[in-house]
Amino acid sequence: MKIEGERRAAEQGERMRLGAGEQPLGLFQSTLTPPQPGAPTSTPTPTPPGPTATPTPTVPGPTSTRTPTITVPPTLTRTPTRTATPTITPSGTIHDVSIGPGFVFNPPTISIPAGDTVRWTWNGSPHSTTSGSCSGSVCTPNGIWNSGTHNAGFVFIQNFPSAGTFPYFCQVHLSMMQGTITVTP
Ligand SMILES: [Cu+2]
Repeated sequence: MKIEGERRAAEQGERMRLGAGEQPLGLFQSTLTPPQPGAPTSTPTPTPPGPTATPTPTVPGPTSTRTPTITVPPTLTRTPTRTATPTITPSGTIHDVSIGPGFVFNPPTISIPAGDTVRWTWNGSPHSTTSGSCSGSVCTPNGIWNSGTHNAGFVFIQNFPSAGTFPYFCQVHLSMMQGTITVTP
């Protein structure tokens, strides 16, 4: 019993050690308050998933209810202003040459004064009067004139303002059909 007595004495001694007027410093009390059972534990509020972005469907635009405002222009009634006039106006005296019948220029050779005009008239088909010369069976146009190939009834005129000798041929029949215009000053 000695130990028990000492312990008790020690406890009492401790108390006894406080002198009169002395206040105990106070009970050391743990201020750590243990979490009491049942206390609301801070439960992390789960962040609710944000509102899922529901894509707004692109609404097709209003169908165009536009009435066409295009007024059809009146059809242009075109008055032909151009008459098929020959590019070369005859001057001086007109000298006629017949193309055909057959494969001939008739007359094949004529002589005219400078400034006069030759008028070919188609009396056969198809033929042309084309300036140029033939060497053997090869004919070469020289570009002074070319009526193009035409049929009976066509007329072509060519003015000759300057003196010279102007051979020509038919571009269809070549050396078979040749002629010469001699222009005198
Ligand atoms: Cu011919």
